[in-house]
Amino acid sequence: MNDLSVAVVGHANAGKTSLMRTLLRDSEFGEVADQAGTTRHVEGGALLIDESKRLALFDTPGLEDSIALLHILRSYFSDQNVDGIERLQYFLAHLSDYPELQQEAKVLRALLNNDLIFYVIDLREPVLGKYHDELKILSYATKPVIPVLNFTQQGQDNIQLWKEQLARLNFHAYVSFDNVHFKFSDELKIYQKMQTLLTDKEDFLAELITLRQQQWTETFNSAKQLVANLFIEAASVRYQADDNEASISAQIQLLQSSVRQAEAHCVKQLLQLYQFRQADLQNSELPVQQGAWELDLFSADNLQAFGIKLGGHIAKGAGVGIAIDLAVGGITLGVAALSGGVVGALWSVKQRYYNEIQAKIKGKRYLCVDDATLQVLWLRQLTLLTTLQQRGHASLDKIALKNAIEISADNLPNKWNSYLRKCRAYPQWSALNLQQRGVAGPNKRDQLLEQLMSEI
Ligand SMILES: Nc1nc2c(ncn2[C@@H]2O[C@H](COP(=O)(O)OP(=O)(O)OP(=O)(O)O)[C@@H](O)[C@H]2O)c(=O)[nH]1
Ligand SMILES: [Mg+2]
Repeated sequence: MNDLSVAVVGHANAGKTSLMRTLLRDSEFGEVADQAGTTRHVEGGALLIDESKRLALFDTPGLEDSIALLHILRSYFSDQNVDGIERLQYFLAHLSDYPELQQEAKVLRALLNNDLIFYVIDLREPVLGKYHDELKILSYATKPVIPVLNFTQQGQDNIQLWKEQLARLNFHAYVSFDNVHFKFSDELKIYQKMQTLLTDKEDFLAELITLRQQQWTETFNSAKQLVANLFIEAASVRYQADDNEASISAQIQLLQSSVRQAEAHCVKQLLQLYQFRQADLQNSELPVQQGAWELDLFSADNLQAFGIKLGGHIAKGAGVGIAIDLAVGGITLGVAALSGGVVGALWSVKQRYYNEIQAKIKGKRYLCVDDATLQVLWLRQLTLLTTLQQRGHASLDKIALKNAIEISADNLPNKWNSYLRKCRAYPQWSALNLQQRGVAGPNKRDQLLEQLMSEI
């Protein structure tokens, strides 16, 4: 195994374990709590590049008494010119003299055993002497150190002071990284910074960067596909009811629950893609606005919208009635319909809308998901996706689906109505449809799927 190994060190409660969780995309790594001394042992995780290469990361307990430790390290070999590594080794060899510094000793071993050090800084803290001493101790190990400025959101005011202090101790490279408000570009900056400090490992890290970018893009693409697909499923679904209250309300219930289930499934998959747990989500059911939308397939508007191309004079007013009657069984035939072209058009109507026409004859009603619900559905997924992309795996609060969105037409694709119309014309596109025969149109479905993905 060609490993590159990093020790994650820092003051107690600075966010070391949180950094591990976020980089490893593992919300269950170690233990995170808002108190000092949470991590008691060194624990490792790895980012695999391929079967023979990985970046190993080691979490360590927090440094608590660096002032005493530095004092001890300095007290050795006072009259000799001895370097830092020897001081650290001497301390570890005489550890039994310092039972109160067991945690610190684990950190010192990690400094000596790894190729590089992330020194995690809680930016909310003022620059105190103890941090100065921690950095001094780190410098004894003579390993490249990348200070990781953490809590960037709340600690803005202290950034400048910290940078100055780091520079005075000769640490000029640093990265900013918030474990809760995650930015993928910041993660890449960590690896890029490592490249500048570890010339021998430049190619190794270039591979890691490429891989992480690829994974990020692939994850995003898969997520877009899930969302676009959910839209098609929900917008195409069409339930059929008999023309009475009881049947209609029973079908509305079924329709609602199938759409809710489809949404829950999509949410679950999105969480999995971004490696979050179902437990990270605050449960909230899809609010269904009006229950269902009734498809008036036979309004002149809809017939045109759904792609029925009739001659101009037929498409207007009574002409449509004639068209339907003819398609159904040729009962009425107006003077206008006598030309050959019109008969051809009516034949295609009959072929394409066979199911609908049969339903019309039998007095059936069609129920679809209403526009407002579809908008909520779409925007909820988009909000969730954005949330997942900006969420660190150290976040302890829950992801809220509800109230996370302001429904505004601005956030919808410009061609929303056209996408909706297309879906409603093709009930066979929806796997939620139990009642429609699956026929034709998969290519068009794929085209629409791609169009929708490009809207995200
Ligand atoms: N808002 C915010 N909270 C963070 C960040 N990093 C860590 N935390 C929180 O800070 C607290 C301490 O985080 P840990 O990761 O346990 O810190 P640690 O350095 O491993 O602590 P010890 O193991 O005790 O030394 C937890 O409540 C985290 O949720 C961050 O970047 N932003
Ligand atoms: Mg910890």
